[in-house]
Amino acid sequence: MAATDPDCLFCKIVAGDVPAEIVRRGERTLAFRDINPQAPTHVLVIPHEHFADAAAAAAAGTGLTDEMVREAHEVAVADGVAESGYRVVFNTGSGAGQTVFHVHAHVLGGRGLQWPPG
Ligand code: D5M
Repeated sequence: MAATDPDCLFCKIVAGDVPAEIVRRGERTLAFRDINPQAPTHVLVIPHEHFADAAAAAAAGTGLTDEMVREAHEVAVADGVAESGYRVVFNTGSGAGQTVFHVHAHVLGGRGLQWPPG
């Protein structure tokens, strides 16, 4: 049985207990629009299963982070931003801006993206 955390906001979105604008449902993942978009396309791809961050999800060794990146690409294709370029970001740790400790890939596109990021 997949791990969940009853206090986790994104586990509640997976369970349908908190509403979200869902754009894709995968076997092990869910993609929904960020509530505070930083670009015309700003979608979060999360696993159903609770892991605190990308490193923890990758350490499980089940290919979940690969699947999240594949799903991120499908989101970019569906939003029409794959050809112009898009960014996939895993904020990891509060010092890097992570505020929700359920691993999520930010998919950003639809505008010019600066490097280095802020
Ligand atoms: O990113 C966490 C992201 O989660 C942040 O960009 C806002 C977003 N967020 C927070 N609550 C919601 C809900 N309810 N729906 C959609 N998006 C949400 P981080 O990398 O942890 O800073």
